[in-house]
Amino acid sequence: MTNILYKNYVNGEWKTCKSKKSYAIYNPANTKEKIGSVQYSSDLDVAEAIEAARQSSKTWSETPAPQRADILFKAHRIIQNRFDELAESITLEEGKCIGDSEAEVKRSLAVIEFMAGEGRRMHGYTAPSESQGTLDYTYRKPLGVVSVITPWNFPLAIPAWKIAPALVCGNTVLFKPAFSTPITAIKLVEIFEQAGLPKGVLNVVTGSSSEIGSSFVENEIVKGISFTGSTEVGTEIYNMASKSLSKVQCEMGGKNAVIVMDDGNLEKAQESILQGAFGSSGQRCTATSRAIIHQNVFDDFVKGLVSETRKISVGPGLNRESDMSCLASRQQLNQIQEYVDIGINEGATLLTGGKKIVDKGYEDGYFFEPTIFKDVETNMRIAKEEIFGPVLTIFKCQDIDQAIAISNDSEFGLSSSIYTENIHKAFTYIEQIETGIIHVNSPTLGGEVHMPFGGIKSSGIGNREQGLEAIEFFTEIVSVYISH
Ligand code: UN1
Repeated sequence: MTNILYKNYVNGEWKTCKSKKSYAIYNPANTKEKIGSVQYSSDLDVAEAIEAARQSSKTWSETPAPQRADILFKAHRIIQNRFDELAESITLEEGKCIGDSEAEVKRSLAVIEFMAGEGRRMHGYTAPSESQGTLDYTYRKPLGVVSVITPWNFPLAIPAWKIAPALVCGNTVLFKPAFSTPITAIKLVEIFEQAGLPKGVLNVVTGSSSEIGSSFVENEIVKGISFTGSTEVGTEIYNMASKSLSKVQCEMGGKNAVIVMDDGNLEKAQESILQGAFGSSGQRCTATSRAIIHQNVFDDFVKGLVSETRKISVGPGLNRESDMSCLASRQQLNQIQEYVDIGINEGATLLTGGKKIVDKGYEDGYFFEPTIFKDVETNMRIAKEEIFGPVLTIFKCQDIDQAIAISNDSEFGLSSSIYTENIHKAFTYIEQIETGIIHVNSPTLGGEVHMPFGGIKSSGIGNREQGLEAIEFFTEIVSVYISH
């Protein structure tokens, strides 16, 4: 049990919230273990943070970008020094396997390094002018005060990939971490403080989204909002923000499919689907939740998938022997169980899994069996809705056209993958598939930090995250005409 109370950080001070209320965070692999407590803040605390961010905005925006980047480089070094502690912190509050947490810390390092490099680029361009003796050029200005609202499944990496570009571009930040995994996020803020970030430039306020969420959005001082989470909440944020004409970037749900053609490398395809469906217990927006298999290889391929799935060792994330860990919360557990029941009632065939694990040693954690359904029709809810757990739905296809049609029959458009050795099929797929991230012969998961990340349709709105698109989002580009 730990009784550490993680406070808000506002205007350079660790502060107790006005209501003095707090709530406890428990380890999802063992809910008897308390990880710490965080504050249950109110709008008054957010208002104070907005004021701090507003006041520090001018000085920070006037600080040369390479100097702002120096702070990111320092934060990078501190994260390297605190690597193991941060990885463990992610596993303790979110539940994922320690190897996945380490990968998350590495990804956070990579994104901070990339964004720090932008402090010496952040390019605009020059252009010829229609008038004599005139120079046309563009340059980038920060938006001002921005809000960063992050989900529970990547407590470090998603905050890092939103906050790092926001800061290097000269914005000041209001940060609302997820209600259920705020501790690692608060550690990231602490790291930026240690790295020498001036007061007021980054402010974190914890609490419940339904109570304080709208204060991060509906305020004319807030000029940009970067959100990751459900399509439902993202749509609400987009609507709210339109009233104050703030820039919005929402990264939302997915229902990602892997297509396996009969000419594909079936071994690699199997590995990719298992990793995509069950890695991080399927709790990532790039998880593989649909597999579309060519009829010529269908029976053997599905048999192989099921037998490998039964070998997955489910156990606590801190145990390096575990292949898959728990779900992140009771709410997640209930949601996944509900979708399994819906699938069965809709007439899909449950091939394996489908239940909470109640064996000895698991009873106090949210452990769920890796689950596979076949005989899934595209109009079923389990085929359409984002389940966000270790549940894979399997479809049969006759050819590439039908495979693409099934994959595109979704309101979502985040990530997708195909396994084929045929170049024509691969390019047909690239041209026709409706997702923002496209893989050929690699899993639907993840992304590299220097590449744009995000989706189309109900998966995303606004500029992509990461890569140079992040700089695009966190700046206004202005056009200058100088006649001399
Ligand atoms: C990944 O799957 O590696 O919330 C990144 C999410 C996404 C980020 C996923 N926005 O799961």
